[in-house]
Amino acid sequence: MGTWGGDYRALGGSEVKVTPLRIAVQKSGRLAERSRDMLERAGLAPDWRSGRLDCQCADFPLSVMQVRDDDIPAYLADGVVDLGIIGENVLEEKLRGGLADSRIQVLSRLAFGRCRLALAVPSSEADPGLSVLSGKRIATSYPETLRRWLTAQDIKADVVMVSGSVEIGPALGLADAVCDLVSSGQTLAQNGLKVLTTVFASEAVLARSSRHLGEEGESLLQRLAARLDGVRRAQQAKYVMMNAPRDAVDAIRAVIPGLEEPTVIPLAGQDRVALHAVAAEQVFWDTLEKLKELGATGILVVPIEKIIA
Ligand code: PRT
Ligand code: ZN
Repeated sequence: MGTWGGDYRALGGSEVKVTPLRIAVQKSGRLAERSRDMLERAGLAPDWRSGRLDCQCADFPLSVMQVRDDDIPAYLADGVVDLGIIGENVLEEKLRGGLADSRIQVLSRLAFGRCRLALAVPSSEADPGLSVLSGKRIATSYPETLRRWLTAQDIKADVVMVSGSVEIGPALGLADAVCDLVSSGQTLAQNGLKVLTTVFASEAVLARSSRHLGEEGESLLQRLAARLDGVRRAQQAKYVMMNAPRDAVDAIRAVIPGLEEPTVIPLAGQDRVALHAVAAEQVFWDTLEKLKELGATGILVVPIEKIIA
């Protein structure tokens, strides 16, 4: 299709104006690399080295804006960008803080950047019930999400806004508890804290602006979203092959997560079959062990590069 030098596309010899879509991704931080990787796998690779805020893709009318994650919800709401890859936790906080949710729509969950916003108290706290929070000071960078949760739980506590290093709040005497993002839990443990409960479970999502795009823009956006969805599905899915007893096929289907209709090929002169299928989710070692117990042999689990439904 050639290079998108500007807003024009060659179509049967004539030039048709196409306004590129804009997607915002985190510039640097925990979501940055995976976001860029998804775009590249979807055939949307701008020249990242250009150093520009707005990088044009060569083979698709898309420009990629690399920004701080906190800015992405407002950009989506204002229609500054059409799409964004953002942690649900940030989106939730901004929406609770007054951003109109009618202006942003989550298209898909992207299966990376998984974490949870959790309430944690000093490990020495004997009573692990939620009632320990009553009347306490809770340090967090997510005041709106926390306040909403406290109200829903009918707990009265003081929310102390901290913009970084929330986990040291109790040691500094600034707070009695914290509400912070947790993935492995190591940071909390190192600071003598333990999780009391999860306030909000999060992962990276693809979100769009509700701004009206017109027919051409809308169709571009749908193509782009479908590509990213294909990448996500391929990243999670595996192609599984094995030989197995014919009468174990049903049991095998029950064991493999998200197994689609398998191809079952009889093996000549045997009561065994070759079974090939796409498993929609990760296949872990314990699944392989169960397959062996069901008589499967020669099990192969192969990555998939692209899936188009
Ligand atoms: O500069 P910019 O504003 O863009 O980035 P940022 O510093 O605000 O965000 P960044 O890059 O730290 O995180 C971006 C997003 O990654 C978050 O909004 C979440 O959606 C997601 N994410 C996933 C996490 C974590 N996992 C995570 N573990 N964000 C933060 N953490 C913190 C956690 O709070 C702890 O302090 O990482 C530390 C290590 O966690 P443990 O539990 O593994 O010890
Ligand atoms: Zn941020």
